[in-house]
Amino acid sequence: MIRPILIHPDPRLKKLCEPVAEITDEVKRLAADMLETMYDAPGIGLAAPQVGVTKRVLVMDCIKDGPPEPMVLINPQVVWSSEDVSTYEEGCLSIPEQYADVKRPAAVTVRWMDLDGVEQERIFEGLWATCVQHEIDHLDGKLFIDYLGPLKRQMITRKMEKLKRERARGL
Ligand code: K1U
Ligand code: ZN
Repeated sequence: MIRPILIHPDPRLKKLCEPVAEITDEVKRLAADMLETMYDAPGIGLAAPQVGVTKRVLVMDCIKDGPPEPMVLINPQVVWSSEDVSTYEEGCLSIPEQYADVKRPAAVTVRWMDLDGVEQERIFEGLWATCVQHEIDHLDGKLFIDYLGPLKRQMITRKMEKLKRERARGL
């Protein structure tokens, strides 16, 4: 089922999400719905708070050409970050049509639990590294615009407030 994506500003996007204690059918349904919602958007990642669920679950697939590689990460943790950084022009499905350069570690090692409850660890590089850090930030209530200066952030927030007013009026 495709779930509606929350648009910034929304208090649910600013919350620290709760760890998942157990892989229940509800968590499996959430992950399946998040993947469907991400592919439909379309996007390369999605975090549970973006669909209004404050749990530490994220999905991603950064393969642009070739067979899809859907990933579900539960309780993800960055356990190592590279010293070298890379800059990528990021977007966000909760901040539509706004893009800005964000500097982040170029590679990260992430540990998480998969849908079978098995612990996994992997080094992410390139777009995967950018995306996984962007999504983990969502789980901590942080948006990519929080890396920008206050003026740019305020300008984007005002545009999103206007977009939400227009959508509410059915425009
Ligand atoms: O978390 C999100 O809001 C999803 C976001 C992830 C992301 C994008 C860019 C850098 C870091 C993280 C998106 O997927 S925005 C849409 C997007 O990037 C895209 C859409 C269609 C094709 C390719 C990319
Ligand atoms: Zn985002």
